[in-house]
Amino acid sequence: MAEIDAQPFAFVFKPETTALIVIDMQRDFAEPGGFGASLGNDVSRVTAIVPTVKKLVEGFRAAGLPVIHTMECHRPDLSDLPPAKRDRGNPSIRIGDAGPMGRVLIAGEPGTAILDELAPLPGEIVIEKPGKGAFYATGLGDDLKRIGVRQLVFAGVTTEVCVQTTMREANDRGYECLVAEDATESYFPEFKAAALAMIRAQGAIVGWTATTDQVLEGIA
Ligand code: C5J
Repeated sequence: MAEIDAQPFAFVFKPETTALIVIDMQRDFAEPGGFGASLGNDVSRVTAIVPTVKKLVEGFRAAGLPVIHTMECHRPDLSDLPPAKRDRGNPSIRIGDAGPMGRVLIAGEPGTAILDELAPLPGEIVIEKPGKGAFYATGLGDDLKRIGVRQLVFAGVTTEVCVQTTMREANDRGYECLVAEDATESYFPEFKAAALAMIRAQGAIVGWTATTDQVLEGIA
């Protein structure tokens, strides 16, 4: 067993059953003209964490541990997009509409791609997900069983939406979950702080939090 110095107490894990899951580090959430910006958000908060996420990804790769990537996106015919999701938030451009980076949040479009700096390597698992949680309507659960993962470290965006939703889904499925505090971000700093506090409250009711450096020390 190995250990990460974490909150609210040490995260004990087996390196051979641990993976990093990087949530939705896509151009649509990080660049002007994308989905995040269409909802009126300041996307510079997302681009600011890219070097830290990259450090974490490279640390997992160097340790020989799996890196899994997710992308929030929909089929070109929108058959997996509930009208309630398309209409929500009164964005300036809606999911599926043509924007400056192609059709917003549609699989295969330039804006939907993972940021170049964080591009998956050949052989890494990439989950395309229509929901906020990465288990809903995807093969993530089967993939994790197949590669024998039981503990998940989370990075990516946004903390209180897709990261927290996926972490809660994973927690309910019996995975032990830790979120890297400085490798996740929200458009709203107060929501990020609240999400991290909720996750580790009540004796790690949903999971643990630690800094990227603490995670990297633990897996080295
Ligand atoms: C959002 C996400 N915020 N990846 N998606 O709509 O958190």
